[in-house]
Amino acid sequence: MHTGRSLSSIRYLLGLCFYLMLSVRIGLAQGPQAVPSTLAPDSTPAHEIQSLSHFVLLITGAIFVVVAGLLVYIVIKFRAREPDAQHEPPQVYGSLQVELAWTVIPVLIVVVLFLTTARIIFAIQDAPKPKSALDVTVIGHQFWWEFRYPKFGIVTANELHVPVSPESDPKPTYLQLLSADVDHSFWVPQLGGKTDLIPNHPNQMWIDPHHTGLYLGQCAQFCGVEHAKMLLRVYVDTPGQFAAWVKNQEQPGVRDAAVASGRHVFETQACVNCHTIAGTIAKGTFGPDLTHLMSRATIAAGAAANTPDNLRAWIKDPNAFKPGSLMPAMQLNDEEVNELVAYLSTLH
Ligand code: HEC
Ligand SMILES: [Cu+2]
Repeated sequence: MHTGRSLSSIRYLLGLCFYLMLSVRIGLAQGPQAVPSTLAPDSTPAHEIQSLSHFVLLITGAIFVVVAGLLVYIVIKFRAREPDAQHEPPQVYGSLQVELAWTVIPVLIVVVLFLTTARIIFAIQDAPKPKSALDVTVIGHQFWWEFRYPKFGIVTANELHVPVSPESDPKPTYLQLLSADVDHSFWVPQLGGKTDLIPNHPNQMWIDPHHTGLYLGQCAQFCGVEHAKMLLRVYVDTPGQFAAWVKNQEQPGVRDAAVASGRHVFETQACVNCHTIAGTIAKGTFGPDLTHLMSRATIAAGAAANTPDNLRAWIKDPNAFKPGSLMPAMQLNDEEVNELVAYLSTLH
């Protein structure tokens, strides 16, 4: 009777697990989520990782249910009872069968988990690269991301644009991961697993987002004081949107005579040592490329929205937003900052 009851509670627990997993599946809509989510994969590598994690959860969940079930059963069945409270239970010293069983079964389970994990790792790493693939070089900096598109000669920062890659017409993006300083880690959970950016050790990963929209992620390897404000934004565009974005990024910086005084401030300050604006004397590479600053929705690696007020506050004192950021406060007066912001605001 006891066994019957514990069996039905095991069945109940298993049912609950499946129900939870199913509701997670159904509850999350397809496409990009408002928060970085590992529960809503939308790219082949992320899907494979999720199916692996379900498999691991199933096995470890079954182990938990068996162990917890037996424990509860034994605690109840062999609880102290009045008549034989003083009676010592039979003592067992060494049993070959029992010891073999609890050695061999866990070893087999670990081997199975190891082999399935290795299979998924190799399936993702060795996936053949189609001709339609786009190459992007990602360079991690303290505390921002640089994106280079070698085929187009584009350099941008913090907001990665890639084409959508529907299963019917795959256009995956292959990322070459480098670092300018310390270890960083590229992690957009809906699109793929974490991959580290290690100085002098190029890593690769690929993503093939199935829906358009904005996918969020962040640096997943502690890289210094502002690591937490090193966010990632991946815009998955339709082919038309992507072509238009590329075309715009290929243009040199806008030269608007109305903001010549702001450009003059920029070109005569140390800004040019750290930033590039194509078509000007600014050729620095220590900080983000500003040629198309206005095509980005955020500044400082997602730390703030790209608004004139935030730009003003940022240039006056980057530490106000991002204490520890590697851009110095430039000690400019209000008029110079206003002129600079007016100029930067034309860089579409
Ligand atoms: C010593 C190098 C250095 C100098 C000088 C410098 N910057 Fe920066 N700048 C940086 C770095 C590094 C970042 C990225 C900071 C981060 O996100 O953590 C940055 C970020 C920015 C951003 C945000 C860009 C983005 O897309 O997130 C703007 C705008 C900017 N700088 C403007 C200026 C202006 C204007 C000047 C001159 C008044 C200037 N910077 C001087 C290094 C510099
Ligand atoms: Cu980082």
